[in-house]
Amino acid sequence: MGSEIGVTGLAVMGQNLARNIARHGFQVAVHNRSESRTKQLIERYGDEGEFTPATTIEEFVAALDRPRRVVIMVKAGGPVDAVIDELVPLLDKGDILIDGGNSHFEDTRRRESALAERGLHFLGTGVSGGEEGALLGPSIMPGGPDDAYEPVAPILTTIAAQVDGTPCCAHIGPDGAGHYVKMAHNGIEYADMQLIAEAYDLLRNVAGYEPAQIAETFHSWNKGRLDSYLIEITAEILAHKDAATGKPFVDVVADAAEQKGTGRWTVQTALDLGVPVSGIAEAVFARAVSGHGELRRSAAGLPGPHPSVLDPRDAARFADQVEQALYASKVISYTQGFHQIQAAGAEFGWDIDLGAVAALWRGGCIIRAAFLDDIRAAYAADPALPGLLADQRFATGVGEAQHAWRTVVASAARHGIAAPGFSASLAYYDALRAERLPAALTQGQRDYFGAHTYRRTDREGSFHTLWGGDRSEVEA
Ligand code: NBP
Repeated sequence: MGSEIGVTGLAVMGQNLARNIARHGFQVAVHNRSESRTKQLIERYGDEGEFTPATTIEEFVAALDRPRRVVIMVKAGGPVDAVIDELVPLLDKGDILIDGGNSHFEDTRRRESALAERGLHFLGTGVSGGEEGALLGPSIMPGGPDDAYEPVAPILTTIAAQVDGTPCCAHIGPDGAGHYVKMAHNGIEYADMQLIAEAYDLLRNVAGYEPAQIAETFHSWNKGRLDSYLIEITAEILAHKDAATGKPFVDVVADAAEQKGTGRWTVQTALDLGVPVSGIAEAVFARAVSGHGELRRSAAGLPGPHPSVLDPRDAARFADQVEQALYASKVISYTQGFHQIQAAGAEFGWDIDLGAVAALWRGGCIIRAAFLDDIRAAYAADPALPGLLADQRFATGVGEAQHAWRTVVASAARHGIAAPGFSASLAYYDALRAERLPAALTQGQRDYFGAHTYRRTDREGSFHTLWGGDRSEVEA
């Protein structure tokens, strides 16, 4: 008997995923381009389950039962194509390739269709949860044909995180759907992280709290509606002291955030779809701003308000308002992220179950949060929900938070603290609920300089005003 599944690419993610598979009693063949990683895995963890180490890709493929199930866990981009090119001549019709990396969904669509022509199945599979998730149970988002998912479903659903007895793994849809949803997950993750960072900044520089006190504040928020992995780890990070200096850890880390690209992809593809993901975009831009050291230094002397912090009683009230602003802004980020997935589903013909997406993000992944249960329930009640704010629970929660949210955004401006995530989310909320938007004036301008025409509120049709002539209106 051979191995039921193989993993090639044994860096952080592949190694932990292979261990997770083996720990659940599946026989797993393991391979890596550089043999040292394979050896290390077997030396350190070989007793955790039934591994078959392979030195060459040929040995690796020969070790697998048919249909062969191969997880590719290498760096996204060219390396995935390189591994596919090596594997394809060794595979037979019906074999299944599972790309578990953060591949761009367009690459996944291309690979899926090219491999399908050769009778091979390809599952573009988002895996979230980092090192720990890969080992203990990630959130898994497979995309591809049904008949490719079915033979791997028993393994994937077993190794995934489990919440309330439900695996955090569900077939998302065809071709690029899984990687698209993983990308949107990462976009939402960027927004979540940015909003938390803004909350920290405001508590520190408006409320005047020290990191340890902010850690306590986050810790208490984690017992309420903001209960989530990211709030939990934020409390731990803020409580941590640097061993070398004794200072709060957050004060010794360089304030330039890096990124690997999935947040940027989310925004780029949202622009293509015309979906407003302003909260996610601001999060990506905030990281970009932080990294422009020279530009920041050149602006360091520009005037701002006189620094001041609130007195302790007002500070406590402000902290509560920040919690409300964080909740409301978070709802907006998810509203935008789910809108993007819904629009992509319509564009690419994916028919994605948004409630199922929310359910599989409840465990294993970086954005896991109690709040995802409410999103799951909202889409279960109405799968065609136009947006989260159309759900009564979210409408009420955000509505009740709106005064505090406005106070926080106004305080940020008054104190000269950048809060682009909170501000953009509030602007989105106000734009959605506005009875009339100034877009009417924009249409007028477009018609004036470009004869782009406009529609009227009182009758059907397209119209143009003769701006350069007698300013009469003509039907276009
Ligand atoms: P990396 O993204 O750092 O990739 C390293 C792996 O790719 C090594 O096994 C390396 O082999 C292999 N590789 C490269 Br580079 N070029 C190759 C080639 N031409 N042919 C064959 N193998 C090649 O690993 P990772 O951090 O484990 O991430 C794997 C995937 O999972 C990525 O797509 C990543 O974005 C995604 N992901 C990562 C995380 C995380 O927390 N790290 C979370 C979620 C998703 P070598 O050992 O011979 O150099």
